[in-house]
Parts: sequence; C-alpha cells; structure tokens
Amino acid sequence: MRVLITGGAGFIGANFTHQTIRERPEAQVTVLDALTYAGDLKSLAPVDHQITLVRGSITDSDLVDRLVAESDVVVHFAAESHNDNSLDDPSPFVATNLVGTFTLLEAVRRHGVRFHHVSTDEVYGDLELDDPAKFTPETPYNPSSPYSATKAGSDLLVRAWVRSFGVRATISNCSNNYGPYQHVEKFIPRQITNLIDGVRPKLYGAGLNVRDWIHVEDHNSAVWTIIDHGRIGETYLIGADGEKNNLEVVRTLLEVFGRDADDFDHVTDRPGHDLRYAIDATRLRQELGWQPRFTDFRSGLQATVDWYREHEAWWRPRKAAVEAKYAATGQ
Ligand code: NAD
Ligand code: TDX
Repeated sequence: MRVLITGGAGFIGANFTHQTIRERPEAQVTVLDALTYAGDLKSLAPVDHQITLVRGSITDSDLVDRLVAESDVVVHFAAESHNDNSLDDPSPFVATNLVGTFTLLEAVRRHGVRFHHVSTDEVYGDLELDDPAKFTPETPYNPSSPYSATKAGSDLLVRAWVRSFGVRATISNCSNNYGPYQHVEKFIPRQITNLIDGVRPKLYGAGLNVRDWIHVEDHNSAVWTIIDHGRIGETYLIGADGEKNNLEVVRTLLEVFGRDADDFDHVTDRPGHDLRYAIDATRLRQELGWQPRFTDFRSGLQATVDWYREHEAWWRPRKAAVEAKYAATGQ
C-alpha cells in the first residue's frame, strides 16, 4: 500500500509515520510537509531511510496532484494547529486548513484515491463544566476560534466531496493529544520544558478548563482502524475518557518533578477560551472494536517527561522564541 501522509513532520503526523513504519513494513510511505515553524525534520530522523520526504505545501495543486496520483491512501494531518497563533494571525489557518484541504480533495477526486481527514473535537465548540454531556457525531458544529472554525470548514468540505462527488473519505475528530515530539508551544510540553528549566508552569486563568487527554499512539492506532475498517463518508470521534482540568495536569507534573503543589503561576487567560471538551467514542469502540492502550494518564505523562528530558536537543532550539512570544501577551 502506498501511503501519502501530509504533515508528517509535525507532532501527530511524525508519530503516525513512526507507527506505520513499525507496524506495516509493507507500506510505502511518502510524507508531504511544508516544514513550517511546526514541522521538524529531526522528528523523522529515526525513519528517514524508510520514507520519501517531499518538502512542499498542500496548497500547491500541481505537486499535490502528482503525489496523490502515486498513492493508494492519503492520511491528512497537515494543518496550522495552535489556537493561540490563530488569535494572533488567522491567515495561514485559512490557507492551509481550508484551501489546503480543498486542494487535496480535488486531487483525490480526480484520481479516485482513498482519503482520511484528521480533525479535532474543537469543531463542536465547548461544553459547560457541570454538564454530563459529551460530544457525539450528532453534536452540532459550533467552533470558537479561527483555528477550530477552519478545521470545521475543512470537515464540511470533506463531507460535501463525499456526497457530491463520491470521494471515498472518512473523518476523525480527536481530543487533545500528548506524547513525544509535541511542539513546546502546546500546554503539556510547555510546562514540562519550563519545569526542566526550573521555571514555574503557566496556567491560563483559573485553570479549570477541561481537556480530554489521549496519548498520541492511541489516536494514531484509531486512525489506522478507521482507514482499515471505517465506513466511507462516516465521522468517528476518537477519545479515551481522559478528562482532566488544566490545574490537575499541572499538579500531576509538579508531583512528577518533585515540586510543591502550588509552585505555578496564573497568567492572562486565552480570549474566548473553550471551557470543556469531552468525547463519546462509542461508535469507534463498538463498531470498529478499537481500544486505547495508554489508559493510565500519570504513567503516560511520566514517560512523556522522560522523553523531553532525553531529547533536549529536539526542543531546546525553539524554547526561547516561544516563551518570548507568550511573554508579549502576558501568558
Ligand atoms: P503540528 O502543528 O504539530 O504539525 C502540523 C504539521 O503540518 C507540521 O509539520 C507543518 O510543517 C505541516 N504543515 C503546516 N502547513 C502546511 C502546508 N500548507 N502544507 C504542508 N504541510 C504543512 O500539528 P499536530 O498537533 O500534529 O496536529 C496534526 C493534525 O491533527 C491537525 O490536523 C490537527 O488539527 C489535528 N488534531 C490535533 C490534536 C492535538 O491535540 N494536537 C487533536 C486533534 C486533532
Ligand atoms: O501555557 C499554557 N497554559 C495553559 O493553561 C498553554 C499553552 C495552554 N493552556 C491551556 C489552554 C487549554 O485549556 O491548556 C489547555 C490546552 O492548551 P493547548 O495545548 O494550546 O491545546 P488546545 O487549545 O486545547 O488545542 C489542542 O487540542 C485540540 C491542539 O492544540 C489542537 O490542535 C487540537 O485540535
């Protein structure tokens, strides 16, 4: 099987590329990545002899057409992915998340290639803290930020291309991922690398916002399950019942580092900050028989801390610039 992975030099795409090489030796893997600030060739170093890497944008229709024509399946991770950046400058989010997804859809339409679209639970907006409800595939779309609005738009493009043009596509909407190779701008790696540097973790607002954490390996095993067994045109929610508020995550990290439970700072909150995300993954579990393997958050977090301790050369070059950007907004 010839697999084209977009965004394979980013956090989830790199882990997906590693998992694919490890578990599917017959796969011929091509990664298409623009190597934006979020992409890193070092993330693919462990597999670089086993893949073909093409540096380019998913908005480049000639390049995309050629690569899609040579593929059996496209797994689409490439995106601008950080909410805080989308509040600062939404334009690359529109270009990559909307126009880029459109460009890929037109190519898979022309060549009849199977497409899997990787998306987020943020398309559903947020839930109240005291609401027992979770997101289901029937929850109406109600995105809050420029990031989630462009991801919602990209999902709707995929649905329309399935219905109007018969494109063979599936969609997955996953909750917050953690694990190796995640950019230091994101919550968990930012706090881990702060703690390694002896700096206090930074909690937006009161820290009561809830995210439904899943290990990146579990997200990626679910993506393969959907590609192998999912129904064309269907949307699958991916989650592993990992709801935690941000304060709990920071306290767990402080404990792992042997620091005092109150050794953190409250900083300026994110404008429009979504309160709570929670996934009901019943369809994925019951219909496709998928199960997560990393069900103990504390040990998953401990392993992630160990990874950042052992891979300082991977994250160190980006740390100072990320912190300078946050400092400028009081975060
Ligand atoms: P990331 O920011 O770490 O990586 C994105 C990758 O896409 C980078 O390698 C970047 O260079 C590449 N890219 C950006 N613009 C491109 C373009 N125009 N052409 C080609 N490549 C381009 O993101 P991530 O956290 O790995 O997220 C991957 C996907 O998963 C995204 O679609 C995101 O919406 C989705 N998702 C992420 C999470 C999460 O918790 N991180 C949860 C659910 C869904
Ligand atoms: O320093 C911080 N302090 C803090 O309290 C940062 C960077 C974040 N936060 C909070 C904001 C959120 O409530 O932590 C939570 C997680 O923040 P992010 O890591 O920025 O993730 P989030 O905005 O929830 O979005 C993530 O999950 C869904 C990914 O970045 C998206 O790509 C994915 O779609």
